[in-house]
Amino acid sequence: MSAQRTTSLRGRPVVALCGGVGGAKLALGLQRLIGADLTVIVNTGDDFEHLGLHVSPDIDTVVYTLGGLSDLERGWGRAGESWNFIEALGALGGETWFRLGDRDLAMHVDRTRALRSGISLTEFTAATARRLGIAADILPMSDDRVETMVITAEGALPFQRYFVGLQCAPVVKRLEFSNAERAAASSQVLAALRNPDLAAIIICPSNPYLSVDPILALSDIRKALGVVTAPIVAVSPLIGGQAVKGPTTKIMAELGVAADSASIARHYPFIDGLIIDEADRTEAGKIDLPTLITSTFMRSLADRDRLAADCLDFAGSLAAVALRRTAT
Ligand code: FO1
Repeated sequence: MSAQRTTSLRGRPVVALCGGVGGAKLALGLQRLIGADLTVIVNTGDDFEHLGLHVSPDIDTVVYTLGGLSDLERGWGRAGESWNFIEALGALGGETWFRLGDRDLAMHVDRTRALRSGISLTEFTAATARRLGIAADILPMSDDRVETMVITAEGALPFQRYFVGLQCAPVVKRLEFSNAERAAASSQVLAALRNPDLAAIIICPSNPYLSVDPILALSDIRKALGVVTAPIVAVSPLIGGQAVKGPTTKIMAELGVAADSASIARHYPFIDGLIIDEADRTEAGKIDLPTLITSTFMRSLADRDRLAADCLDFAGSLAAVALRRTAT
């Protein structure tokens, strides 16, 4: 771990905005570096009611990853999973397109019970994270329902129907986040973003359209980001013009956006700096922002630690830039 590199931000809070698999990898690196100083604000636009249960896929991916329970190969769900429940359900003729593992099922059952008894998603997530010994604060972006709807050439699709059911095949025309105008960011999310001691905000290399935009669709969060004096740094999810996993570049093409780092920079007009991969080095000149070129591919734990340290170092170097942004 390269802990000695981030002395200027040591002991100060850092916020990460995060979706599922790719984002959670960086969140783990950040947690290993700064532990309880990290707050992860997680997309809940993917949440849905399935088989009578409240499923929060991105929260669970972050909880399992930071708790050391995740299946590294699959990216989602728990390691050492068994599938007796879903197979038995299939034998009864039930729905099996969205696979709930036996261990994972415990999370959905317990969360559904908690929500029905009046406990908020924020409270449930915090209690679960505490029980699993997770150092960072993991915060759902909101306790109100916000639903990502994928508007495709084949009609409007709820997120998981598009993502898992149809394997992202339909052509995307636009994304909608239902109820986002009315939904409130939780008080915990706003407190984290408004903390006067905040050292940095890191936008993880999650899908900008499917995973980060639902968070930015909440007006409280957009307003908080607009006035924050801490540096805001995004990590591009593209490496050599491709996403490591998932439909990011397919969606960019369908929306008529070039799959390059400059498009990612334009997508986040409020950031102070962008981190891009070495494979995209030649694109740095086209980005009208401070840019850090480093290896953003996270195969090993050491890769996660190194990128996390790069994020904090880079953010630290942009403190004056961020102050100038808020002064203008
Ligand atoms: N992804 C799949 O590709 N297939 C599944 O059957 C599936 C089940 C599933 C169950 C619980 C959970 O928390 C996540 C699950 N995911 C599955 C992942 C999830 O759909 C996506 O990775 C995220 O929503 C996108 O970040």
